[in-house]
Amino acid sequence: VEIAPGAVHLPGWLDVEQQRHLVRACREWARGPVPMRRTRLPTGGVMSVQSVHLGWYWRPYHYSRTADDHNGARVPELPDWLADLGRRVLADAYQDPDAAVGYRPDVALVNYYDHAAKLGMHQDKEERSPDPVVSLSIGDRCVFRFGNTETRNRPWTDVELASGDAFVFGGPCRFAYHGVPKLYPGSGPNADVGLAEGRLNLTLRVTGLPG
Ligand code: MD3
Ligand code: FE
Repeated sequence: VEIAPGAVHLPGWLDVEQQRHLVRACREWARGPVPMRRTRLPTGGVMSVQSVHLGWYWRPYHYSRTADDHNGARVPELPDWLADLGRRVLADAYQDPDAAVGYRPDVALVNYYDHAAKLGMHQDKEERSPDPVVSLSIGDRCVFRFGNTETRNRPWTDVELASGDAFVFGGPCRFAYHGVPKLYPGSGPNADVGLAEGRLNLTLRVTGLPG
């Protein structure tokens, strides 16, 4: 389902077994070497979303290999099986196996939303590559707000993201504003997928950074 040029929603792309596998993996990554935590913002605040990163460590305006604003540890490698999963999503979204061949994501950002967490409207501009972002959602449903490239304000389109949904953001929408204004607590198949509460979102990206 194409929401906007380059933005493709694949509802229910992950089966329950794949979702369980991802939840187990996220639980392991959340233990460390850089524990799942709330990112500190340059303004002095903290994000309500909790995150853990693979491949590169993200903080606002900056990618590094180590958690230089936290415990200094190096983030784990992005596993090949996760990059493969991203390529399969891309091939399905664009209905073109070739679209995925050269796609080499080098970072995964895992976001955990408890019942009160939100993500304000923002652009993802730390990546120097225009390659698509692949997003995977597990757990409670949320409202995903997909805006425009000019301003953080209207016009936008609200889409519900549910457990198992995949989304690809490429082409003209790669640098569009977007956010998660609302979660529906208790709305997902959380017990089935091994998640006590809340929502997990994984995004795969290409940083375009060397080595
Ligand atoms: C559209 N995550 O991690 S995923 C983020 O559900 C982020 O956790 C949200 O926004 C979440 O930065 C939304 C969908 C998403 C991710 C990256 C995008 C949409 C995007 C980058 C460009 C355009
Ligand atoms: Fe984002």
